Parts: sequence; structure tokens; C-alpha cells
Amino acid sequence: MTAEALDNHHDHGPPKGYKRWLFSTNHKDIGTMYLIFATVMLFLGGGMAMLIRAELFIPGLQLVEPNFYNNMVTNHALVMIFGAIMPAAAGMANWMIPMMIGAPDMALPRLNNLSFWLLPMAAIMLVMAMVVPFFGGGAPVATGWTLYPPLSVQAGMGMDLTIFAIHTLGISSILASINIITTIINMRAPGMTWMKMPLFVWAWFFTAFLLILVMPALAGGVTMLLFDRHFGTSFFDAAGGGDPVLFQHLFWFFGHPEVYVLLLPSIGVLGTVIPAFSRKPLFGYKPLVYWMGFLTALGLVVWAHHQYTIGMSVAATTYFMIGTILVSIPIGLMLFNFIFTMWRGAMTFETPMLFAIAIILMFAFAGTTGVMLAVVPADMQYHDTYFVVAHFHYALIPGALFGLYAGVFYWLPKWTGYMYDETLGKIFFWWTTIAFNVTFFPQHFVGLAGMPRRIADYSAQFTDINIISSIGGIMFGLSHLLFLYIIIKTVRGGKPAEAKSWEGAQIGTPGLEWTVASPPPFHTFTTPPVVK
Ligand code: CU1
Repeated sequence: MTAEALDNHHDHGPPKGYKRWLFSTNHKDIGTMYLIFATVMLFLGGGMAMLIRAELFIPGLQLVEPNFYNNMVTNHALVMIFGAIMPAAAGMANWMIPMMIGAPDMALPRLNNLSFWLLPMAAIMLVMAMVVPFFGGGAPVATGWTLYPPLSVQAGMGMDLTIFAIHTLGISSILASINIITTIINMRAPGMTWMKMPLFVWAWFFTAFLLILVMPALAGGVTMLLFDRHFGTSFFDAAGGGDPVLFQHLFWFFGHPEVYVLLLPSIGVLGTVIPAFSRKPLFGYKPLVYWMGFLTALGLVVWAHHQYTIGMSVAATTYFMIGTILVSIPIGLMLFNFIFTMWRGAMTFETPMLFAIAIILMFAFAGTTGVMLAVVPADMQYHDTYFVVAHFHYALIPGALFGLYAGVFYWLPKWTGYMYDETLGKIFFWWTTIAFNVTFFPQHFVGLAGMPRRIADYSAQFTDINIISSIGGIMFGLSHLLFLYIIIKTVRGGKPAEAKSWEGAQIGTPGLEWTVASPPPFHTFTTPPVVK
């Protein structure tokens, strides 16, 4: 081979056309695909939410058949959790972790490709699960995302599709988690010691462990469900010696830590954004890492607070109550660390920082209603009411979704090489934050007044508050058209971003991402940089 041919042979530029994406082993391209997929799913799940709010605008049944309504309740959750939030966070992990720790790529690039491409398959199955009941596929999956038997045993073919979708999503998550843990342990640049890693990397390290620990419990639970449905077992059927409550334990052993899977990456984003716009290093970096570890461990042992009403022993409910209230300690301390990072900093309020500050306020509020829900005798009253719906939307929309928005606006200049339109970013922030609060704040009150959740109809005395909530919901949904417009506008051009696209980034966030150009070359690091 001539030198020139050899050179071409070793040219690792992007392959052309569809092959670049379908066969991609490049962490940035895979990260981009994750983010695009998540955006599509966000609009799918959001569309369902808007239809749900439209149905609830006034009492009575006007738009959808009640079983289909419940099917949408199920798939709104599954699509948002597994389709939107987790893939968006995984997209950021793919983009940022190698660049932050000075690795040339993820440790297992082909596994990375597989992790991503499993997702569209699962999404197709989830959509089919909603469609098959219209074509003689039996009863819709009207269980909500918790899939409790016996209702989930009686559901039609849509339930089997949901089970296989969950298996596929679980495999994807576990493979991605193995990849992330392996990358963080083995691929750090010389000098990038554990306690120099950006908080976002730490957040994903804990998240990946959580996923590997809890996804198998869900996989086991839904597999047993599949066997009860088709192969004559009775794991969850009391008539055959089984117990439906067993499924609840398996589900929530996964389900509670899953909430932290959704929250932790966004806490990692806060740990990156807040120092940069305060122009100060993170206050108490090491304690923050330890609190994250403590939160991860504690999150694994509090699952049955979702099941106070099943008739557990007083000792068991007391244990789960105390454990759950203890969760407020690491979370509260993290929020204080972020507030102390801002204290006497040279703060500016660009879109990512606006989101970060709003998250602290609204997430603290979700923590307060969380303590209310943790208290057993009180929860007996709130259980399965709109109070719960209001609580977890306050936890997950600011705590997970807005954290990811902060990350998108913070890293968009790095990813695309262009600055987004700051005015439009701020308009989006205020529009979406106000609409979110109009939607969900009133739901606390209908919940306390006794409005049950997961039902397409309600009594007339809840009408006023539901009208307000529905107007907020439609506004909240529409704000995302502006979000999409800002993203597309930025990708297509604008003011070029510098490598260090934010003024305070070097002081606040010492990750190696700022040592490369914006946008970074196809392969960021040919030789690993050295951290001094
Ligand atoms: Cu929980």
C-alpha cells in the first residue's frame, strides 16, 4: 500500500449516508440519535398528555373511550420515562462523558450502537400496543404504567407487546449502563482521578449502577406476568396459590429507583450549569458525590412506600416511612450545595441558569409533598388521588425534564458549533415554567378534595380546577413547538460558538469538554489529554 492509500485506509472520518447512522460506533453520532429519538418520543407522550387534559377539560366522556383513555395513561408514562427522559439523558451521557473525562469514545462502541437501535423497536411495540385493541387485539392495557395484575393478566395482546417492549428497553438500558460504567472506570485520561470527574459523570456512574440493579427485577416481574397470561402459571393469582402483591413488590423494587434514574442525570447537569453561571467552583463537590451515592443506596430500600394500602404490617410500613423521609436528607443537602455555589457568585441568568434556579425551587416543593406522601396515615387518604399525580409531575418535570432542558441549552453551542437565540430561550423558559405550574399546581387541591386518578371522568365539583389545569396543559404542550423551533434554528446556523462557549465554564466545570472546538471533530481525542 502506498503511504497515501494507507492514509485513506486510516481515515476515520464519518461514513457517508445512512451507514453513518445505522452502523455508527461514534459516541457523538449515537448521542445525537438518542436526543432526536427522545424529542420524537417527547412529542408522542406529550400528545397523549394533551389528549388526556382535553378529555378532562369538563366532566363527562367526550373525546375518547374510557379504556383507550386508560391505555393512554399507561403509554404516556412508558413513552415519557423510557422513550423521552432516559434516552435524552443517555444522549447527553454519550456526548459528554467521553469528552469530559478525555476518552476517545465509549469503551464499547458496537454495544453502544446496539443499545440505541433497540429503542426504536421498543417504541414501535409500545405504539402497536395502543393500536391492536382496535383490530381485535382484546382489551387495552388499562393498568397504568405499573401493570398490576389481575387487570394486566386480563388485558389483550397489547399487554404482550408492552411486556416485550419493556424487555427490549431493559436490555438497552443494561447494555448502555455496562458501557457507561466501563468507560468511566477504564477510559479516563491521565490525571483524571475519580475526585476530579465532573459531577455529571458521577451522576451517570450512579445512575448506571441503579439501572443494572433494578431492571432485572422488572424484567422478572413482567416475565412472570407473561407466564401467568399464557403458560398456566399463577405467580400473581391467589386462586392458584400466588399473590398479586408480589408483582407490586417486584414492580416498585424497580419503580422507585427508576425515579432516581430519571433525576440523577439532571442533578449532574445542575452540578455543571450552576457553577458556570455563578463563576465559582461547585460548593462541596466531594459531599455532593457522597450524597449522590447515599441517595442511590437509600433509593434501593424504600420501594414499598407506593403500597401502603395493601395491608403490610405496621412494622413494615413504619420502616418504609422512615426510610422514605430519610431521602429528603441527601436531596435537601444537594440543593443547599447548589444554593451555596450561587452564594456571592458573579451570577448571570442565561436560559440554562434560569432552568437550574427554577428546578431548585420546584423540586424542593415536590420534596415537601413527597414527605407528606411518605407519612403512612396521611398517604392512606392521598393514595390514588390527583395529589399523587401533582406530586410526581413536580418531581419529574422540573427534576428530570427541565434539568435536561438546562443541559440542552448549555451544551447546544458545544454540540452544534452555534449559539442558540437567547431571547427565544428565555421566552421558552418563562412560557413552559408558567404553563407547567398552571397545569399541575391546582391538581394538588382536587387531589386533596378526593379526585381519583386514572379515570376519564370526574364529579362536577372538580370542574373549575380541571379547566385551569387543562388550559395550562395545552399551553405547556404548545410551548414545546417553540423549543423545537429554537433547536432547529440553532442546528441550521447562527452566531458561532467558541470552544469555551460559556464565560464561567472554565472556573466552574473543570471537565475536558472545553479543551476541544465547538462543534468537536468527529473523533475528539487522538491522544488522551492530560489533566494537571
Ligand atoms: Cu418511590
